Amino acid sequence: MLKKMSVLLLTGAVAMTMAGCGGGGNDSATTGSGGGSGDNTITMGFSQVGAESGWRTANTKSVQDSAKTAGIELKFSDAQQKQENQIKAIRSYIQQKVDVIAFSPVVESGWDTVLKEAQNAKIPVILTDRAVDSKDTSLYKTFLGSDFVEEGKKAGQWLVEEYKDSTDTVNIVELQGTTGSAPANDRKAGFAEVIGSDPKFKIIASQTGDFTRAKGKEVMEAFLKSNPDIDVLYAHNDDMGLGAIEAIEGAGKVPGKDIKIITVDAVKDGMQALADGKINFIVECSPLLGPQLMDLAKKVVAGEQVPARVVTEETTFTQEQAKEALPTRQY
Ligand code: GYE
Repeated sequence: MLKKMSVLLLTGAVAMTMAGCGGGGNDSATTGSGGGSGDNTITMGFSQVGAESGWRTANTKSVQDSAKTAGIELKFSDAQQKQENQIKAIRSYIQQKVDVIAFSPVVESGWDTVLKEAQNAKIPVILTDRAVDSKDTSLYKTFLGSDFVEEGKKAGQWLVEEYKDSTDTVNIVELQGTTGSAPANDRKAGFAEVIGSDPKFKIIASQTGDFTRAKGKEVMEAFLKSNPDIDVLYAHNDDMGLGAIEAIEGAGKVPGKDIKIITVDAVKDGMQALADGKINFIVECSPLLGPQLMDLAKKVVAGEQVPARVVTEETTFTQEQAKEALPTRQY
């Protein structure tokens, strides 16, 4: 589709230049530039992970809204947290000859074959939100998203500071994100690295809660049953933390006090629980990747160089900071 378009554009440009030569001056060039049948629209095929969390809902909205604003035609599909669905969607985008494919890989491994197919079809691929572990980095143009290891470290640093005056053992339970996903792997690793510097910190249980509220609640209930002495919960996202809060209250304990809670994302519901004192600290992970994604897509389709890695800027929130930020929080 785009090849035809560039030919059209080229013809247009020649026509414009000729008009300019004929004495029309700069004016004719500007008038001419918007012309054409409108067939120069970029088509993006986007494969989303699913709708597992508040973060994901905000991310989907950001992508859809920004595509509209950027004038990019978006073909969107929801993989319901299944890699096989994402592979199917990508293959269908290749068949449809979209101009660019963007996707948020549910897990890190197992993408080489389908990415090679896109490369052979000369369709550029942009990774957004989550990374793949492919050795061949020529299989995608860029990766736009957060530094999840850094997020895990920020969570660990808060904990180290919080317990700096204590010599007692700190019993931690961890709710991991989707098994095999980049944010689950990296948030675990960053956190473990920081708390590993002091043997008083002990992770006594660590299990996946699939990034969902329901699973977060279920797994926390099991943790509470088998571990009477939990000091801290580290949840890889707000939703699992919110589910766990229900489990903690159900067990007659006070979240934020009897059990301190650290989460990642900073979506509105999480921020509300933080402001209410039920969560103690949140590491922000921004889902508003849409505008940057559309920008990168335009550049990539135009054959321009883009940086191999674009990292999202993020902060952290204490309970006081959450109260201040809540009224203007976008997601
Ligand atoms: O933290 C979680 C979501 O990949 C950064 O996925 C994203 C994570 C986010 O389900 O809430």
